[in-house]
Amino acid sequence: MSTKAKKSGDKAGTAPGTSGEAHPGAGGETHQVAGGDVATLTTAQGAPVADDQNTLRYGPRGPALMEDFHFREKIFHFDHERIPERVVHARGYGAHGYFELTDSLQDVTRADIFQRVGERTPAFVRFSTVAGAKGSFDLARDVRGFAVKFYTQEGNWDLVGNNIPVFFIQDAIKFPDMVHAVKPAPDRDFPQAQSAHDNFWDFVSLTPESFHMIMWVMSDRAIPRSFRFMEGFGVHTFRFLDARNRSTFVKFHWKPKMRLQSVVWNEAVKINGADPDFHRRDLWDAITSGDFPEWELGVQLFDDAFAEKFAFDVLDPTKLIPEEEIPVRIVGRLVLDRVVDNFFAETEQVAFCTQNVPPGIDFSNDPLLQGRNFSYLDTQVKRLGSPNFTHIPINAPKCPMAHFQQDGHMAMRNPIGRANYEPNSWGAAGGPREDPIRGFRSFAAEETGPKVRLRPESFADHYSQARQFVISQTPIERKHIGDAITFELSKVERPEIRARVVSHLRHVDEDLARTVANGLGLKLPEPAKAARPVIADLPPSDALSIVRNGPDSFAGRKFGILLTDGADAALFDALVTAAETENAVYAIVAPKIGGVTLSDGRAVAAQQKIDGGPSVLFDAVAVIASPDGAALLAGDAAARDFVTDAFAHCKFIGYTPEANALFARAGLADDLDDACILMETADDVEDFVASCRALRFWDRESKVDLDAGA
Ligand code: HDE
Repeated sequence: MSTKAKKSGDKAGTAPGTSGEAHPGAGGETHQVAGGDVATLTTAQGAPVADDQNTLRYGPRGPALMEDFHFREKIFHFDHERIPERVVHARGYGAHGYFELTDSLQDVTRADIFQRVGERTPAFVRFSTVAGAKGSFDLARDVRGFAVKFYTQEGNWDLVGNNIPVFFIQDAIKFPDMVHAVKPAPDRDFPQAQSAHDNFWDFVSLTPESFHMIMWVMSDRAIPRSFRFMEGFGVHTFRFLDARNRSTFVKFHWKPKMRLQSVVWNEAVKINGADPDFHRRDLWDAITSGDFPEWELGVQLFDDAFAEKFAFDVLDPTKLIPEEEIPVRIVGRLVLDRVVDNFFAETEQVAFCTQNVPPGIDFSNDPLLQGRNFSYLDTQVKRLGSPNFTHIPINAPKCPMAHFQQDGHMAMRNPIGRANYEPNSWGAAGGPREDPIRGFRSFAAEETGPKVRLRPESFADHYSQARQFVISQTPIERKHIGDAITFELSKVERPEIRARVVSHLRHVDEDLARTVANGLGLKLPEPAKAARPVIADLPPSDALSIVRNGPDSFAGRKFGILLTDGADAALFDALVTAAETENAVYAIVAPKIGGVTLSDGRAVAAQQKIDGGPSVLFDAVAVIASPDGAALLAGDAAARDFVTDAFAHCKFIGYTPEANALFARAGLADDLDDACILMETADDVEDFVASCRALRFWDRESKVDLDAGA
């Protein structure tokens, strides 16, 4: 099987790091021994173990003995295996890779990572959802974390971003409230990993600054198809500092090479049941099969003069700067080419801190960023249990480091020699010294003003960019936003909260407000009191739409091929070849996991039995069935769901004529449309694969959704 169209789960082109050897990232011991010999089991103290099946006791039926140090140590260690999960972003998945500079930023920053074109810097990335617990499902409607640790030659730089360029709140002091509101209610501890409940909507409806972010979270951005197909954003305005400490403002962007793609809500709900690990499995499969996910790093650079004239405050994290106003300059690429050796050691223990910046990168006064700079260090000590968390391999810098910090729990790097302070007069033996030239210097900003607790007036416009986001969407994306808000509010028990939300929507977009009110069966409420008049003429921005930034090929996407015994071998081969040419992957779904026998007598193994491989796991589906096979499928509820779901989710469906029997029993016979492509020849198969590049046939949605006519 080539590294191109692969059956999912294949390990062709195994990436470095998957072969079982221990990597520096994991910092672990390998359980394999050179030469294939089996290692002797030992205690943690190294004593060889003779019997790991039975505790030590008096006689075969007698009481256990305290002196059984092997049992005691084993159970003790097991009892202490868990560390606190992250208070937010608990559910996440990480991978290793590198950042390669493609355009030098020497003109604006002295940061070492941005100097030499072609140079690669090791990186570790962790993607996450925000609200759910560590074991929650991947397709929650939620923001995705996009946190990158760059191991630069001048220290670790952590760019701890999200897949949405703005945030719910403007001031860090509101973060605990916001997170409490979205997390399960404290009395009942549900709902898990969802925002569709009273507490969340109560909070946001009383916090109008959240409405720009709400539009993003209610859009399909919050149900991405894959980590590989989503953007990332640093959100805040940062500063670049050049060699003379001159400042340029910067916002960071990640643009996926595979372009953008999301799923639809009904699909997300079903994916969560069919494969709660959908996103992590996707990342694992892509990397281990050699299809390395890649993003471009882009920067929006601007100066004080732009900040002055921009319609909003560049320190306000609920606002973005449209790409049409400040273009995104692409300066490098991030490639993820190695999965972790050990999830706990790497993904769970990685500690991102927004305050980890190398010389040449500095903070702005964004009040959210300032608060984060406090929070992240604090949270790592709580989670990892020691100020020595930087000694854990995944967190340790990969550049030389020398300081006088010492001792503490689990100190793994300990100073050698007599001097543990400075200044000292021990000369060269006295340890490291400051370097005023290479060292980190903050931007010498002039600050004045009274000590106050006051939100600046320049942060007071809460709706204009929310509106700009909505009017930048294609009609189908706008529909999905309306559907999502209606769905979420339909789960809110208190009608006054529903009405309060709609009162804000009236400032965002009257059509949207009407659609939601209609969908809820609610009388349109008066508009909420707005602190500032809405700027209604901000131009639409194409960069904000997913559909307008979709791919032009099916590369990296996945076909689900439903096969039966006796299926046409030539059509099957043609489909596999076309998928390979497209750089797509596929999985075979069959009535039995043992697979099928094709029309030419060849046996083909299946990756999924029909019940375990519903069509929600695929981007497009094909049904290649014999007459008998089709009759069998027609009588199977899971097979009928396979096609009705693919149809309802606007997917492209390729089928051989026999499959008509299945469509008929599934109630689709009269509905088949231009995106249901009959495959009788190899050319038809190619047409089907080419059509799939559009990803979805949105025109169909009006036929399958009651709300479409609302
Ligand atoms: Fe976080 N956030 N956050 N956050 N955040 C954490 O740090 C916090 C915010 C983000 O994969 C915590 O290590 C405060 C914005 C990501 O390990 C904690 C505020 C953005 C991750 C924390 C914010 C983020 C976190 C929890 C408001 C996008 C996961 C565990 C001032 C730009 C990193 C941890 C990973 C994690 C605090 C707001 C992104 C508690 C106080 C805005 C991607 O420190």
